[in-house]
Amino acid sequence: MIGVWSPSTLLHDPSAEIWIGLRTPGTEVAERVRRIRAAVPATWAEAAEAPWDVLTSVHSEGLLRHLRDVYAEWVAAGYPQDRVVPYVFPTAAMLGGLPGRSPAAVHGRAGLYAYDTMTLVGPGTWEAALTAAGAAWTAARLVSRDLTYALCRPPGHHATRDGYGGSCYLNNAAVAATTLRAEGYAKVAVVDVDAHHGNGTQAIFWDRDDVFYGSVHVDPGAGWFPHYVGFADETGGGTTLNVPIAPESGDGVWLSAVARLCEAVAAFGAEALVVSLGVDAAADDPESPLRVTRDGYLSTGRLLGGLGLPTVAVQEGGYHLETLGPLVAATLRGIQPPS
Ligand code: SP5
Ligand code: ZN
Repeated sequence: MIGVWSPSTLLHDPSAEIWIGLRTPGTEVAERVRRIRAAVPATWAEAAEAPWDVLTSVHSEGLLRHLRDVYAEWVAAGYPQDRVVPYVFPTAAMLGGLPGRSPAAVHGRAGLYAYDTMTLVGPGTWEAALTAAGAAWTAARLVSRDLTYALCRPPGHHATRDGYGGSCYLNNAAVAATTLRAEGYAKVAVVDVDAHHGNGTQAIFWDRDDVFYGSVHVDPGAGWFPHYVGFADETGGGTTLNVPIAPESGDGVWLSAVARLCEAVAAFGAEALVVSLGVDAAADDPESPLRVTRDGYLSTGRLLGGLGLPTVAVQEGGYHLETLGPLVAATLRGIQPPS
């Protein structure tokens, strides 16, 4: 199996995230990449940079330029914090229908595309996000009949066309799916097994009939991130399927949900598959209350591999450093048993 990554991923290493007003230790840290690379038996290839027109087919120019430029502007303005931390957000409630503007002050502009306070922009954030999108693009161009793994970091599935949050800046899975479409696969499915709902990917493909989005995740209605999105009644134009599951669910409930998603992918008639591969539904993971085991991840991979589709697996979350690598390796082994 080919694994695609880039050392530039290590340039983004959030030391902290602001959560309910607390400065808490960063969870989406660079060490994750070292752990995954140590555990996944792949032939590693270096990511190429994704072309700008691929990025703009997924994101607005405004978001891309903001992520590219805001850290240097923040530093030049001389704020004491070493990361771009937003404090005011131009929500629909604030604007009341008035047109959005780009604030003159960098500290005002900091909230223009951010939708939470956890996802800070620091030195190397843009370079790493760009290389993560590049890994997804490269992997999607390499995939032929079987499986390619994109070790994307920072992760991507919470990033919308116009916004970043949930530790995500650019939507790597959406880049992979868009690239597979451009490579000639007429129908592409994204199956998201990260513990959280991929609100960004869902939004990007919401009204598309050529890209299916299906997700199993901890029920946002039970109090979990992303709180506002990921409910079962969100079906888009008919090619969106959400299977929220209760906190504390283990392998049984989880695998039934994955099987349901796989049936929907087959019924949709997908010709290629993108797996948003987060492993934060694991019992040990600090960021979700689900209890999936390593065997559960192996079985998850077998169900996905059973679809028999060219597959790009894109790394999303997974934060328990001691088990993260083996869980990713087990899932990939399930998708494509070593021959
Ligand atoms: C890609 C991905 O898995 N993003 C997950 C974002 C969810 N984060 C929710 C954070 C909730 C509070 N966590 C407290 C951590 C303290 N550092
Ligand atoms: Zn997650």
